[in-house]
Amino acid sequence: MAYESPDFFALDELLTEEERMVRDSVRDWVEERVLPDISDHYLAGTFPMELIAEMAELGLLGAGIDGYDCPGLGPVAYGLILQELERGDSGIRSFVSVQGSLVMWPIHAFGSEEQKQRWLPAMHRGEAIGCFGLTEPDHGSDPGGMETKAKKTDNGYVLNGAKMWITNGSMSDVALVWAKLDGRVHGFLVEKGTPGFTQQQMKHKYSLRASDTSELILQDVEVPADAIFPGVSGLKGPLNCLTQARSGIAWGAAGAAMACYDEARRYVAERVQFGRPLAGRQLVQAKLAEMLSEITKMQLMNLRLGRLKEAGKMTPQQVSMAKRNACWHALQIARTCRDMLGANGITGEYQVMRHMCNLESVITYEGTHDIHTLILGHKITGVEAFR
Ligand code: TGC
Ligand code: FAD
Repeated sequence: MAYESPDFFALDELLTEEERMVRDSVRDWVEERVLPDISDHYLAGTFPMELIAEMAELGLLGAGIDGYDCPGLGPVAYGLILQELERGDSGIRSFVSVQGSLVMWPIHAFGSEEQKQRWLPAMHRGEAIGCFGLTEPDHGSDPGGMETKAKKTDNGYVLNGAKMWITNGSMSDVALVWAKLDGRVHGFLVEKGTPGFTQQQMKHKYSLRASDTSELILQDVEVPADAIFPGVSGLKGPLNCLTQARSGIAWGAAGAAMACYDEARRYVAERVQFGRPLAGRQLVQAKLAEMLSEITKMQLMNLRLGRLKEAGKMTPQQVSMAKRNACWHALQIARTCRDMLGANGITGEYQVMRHMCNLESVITYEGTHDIHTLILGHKITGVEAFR
């Protein structure tokens, strides 16, 4: 039985022809190029580097950026790309999210013309890879407390500090490092090989194994005066980038949930216990009904979020709700599907356990479940409960 993408509310009809075409081409590519090898990469703890050029060829890197050789796709088409990529693996979607939403987007929004010319076309072609360094060993949910510092010198700036859990970190040609200059947060582009700059992969992960997660260490790193973003200062710089990326994660998590649901649906149709297929059991049907309902709600929320973004009306709090909801339910769905596959569910022959483990990271990064709860709580009550 081939993959049947759940679309219970016929949302396909609400997509444009271009959006459907983009989605279908990524779906086919994931089927042919990601799914056959991803389990081996996951077990080996390697990112499939061989896919970068193919993703670039498909136009997936910085697909939402307008100009600088990028295609300028709308938010729904971009979201559908991420949905399909995460149906393959969260690590593949993470790679594309970081490259497009967390590095290319801020260069486009806050960078100088020289920075845009230098990086955007090369990053779109996959010839340069970027990473986003916000989190530090002692400052995750509270990035405003960051200790990485920049100091003005005669020739530029000198950076000191450490960033942790950085996706694409060791493979990156350029790191967007957020650091405090005179107490205020600024973005700096730090190139691979700059003396004092170390990019070190983190090992022993049980989640997002097919993804490069690294530590960035900055010891008296001298960068030129034109390495700083001229267009933004303050925490709103990185938080604006996160609004972009979090909306994509809502789509991605839905894709992982769709993969798990479809695998479990097919499995119970064929798995016979007590003389007939599991699909005919009420308890199994209840699980399928519950999961399909949650997937449909995610899809509806994502599509509406995309249309609001298109119209310039999307708010960060709407993004928080969509990210929080999709990650939470995708994780519950992955756990349920793992159970429905019995012992087979723990093997690399099936996808559910890999998605389940990945989603433990997806629910944590880009703002944990509880941070998004507090963002919504703040919006609802007007009272901030972080501090
Ligand atoms: P707060 O005082 O609320 O805000 C500071 C300034 O930022 C503005 N702002 C936002 N702007 C745009 N989008 C948002 N979502 C924004 N949220 C706040 C705000 O208006 C203010 O502007 P201004 O002009 O007044 O200065 O800041 P706070 O220190 O109280 O923190 C708020 C909080 C906790 C919500 C925030 O720090 C937060 O979101 N924490 C979570 C950290 C996080 O998400 N880290 C993610 C790291 S990157 C990552 O995980 C990548 S994984 C990628 C992958 O592999 O796919
Ligand atoms: P903490 O902030 O220490 O939180 C621990 C727990 O405390 C959580 O449950 C949290 O919800 C809770 N908590 C925190 N504050 C409060 C509060 N005020 N009230 C109640 N509960 C609270 N970061 C980057 O900058 N770039 C990347 O590319 C990147 N990629 C990542 C990839 C992976 C695989 C992972 C796992 C993480 C990545 N991160 C990245 C880091 C990620 O954004 C952080 O892990 C996340 O923001 C949470 O920070 P923390 O891990 O320090 O947890």
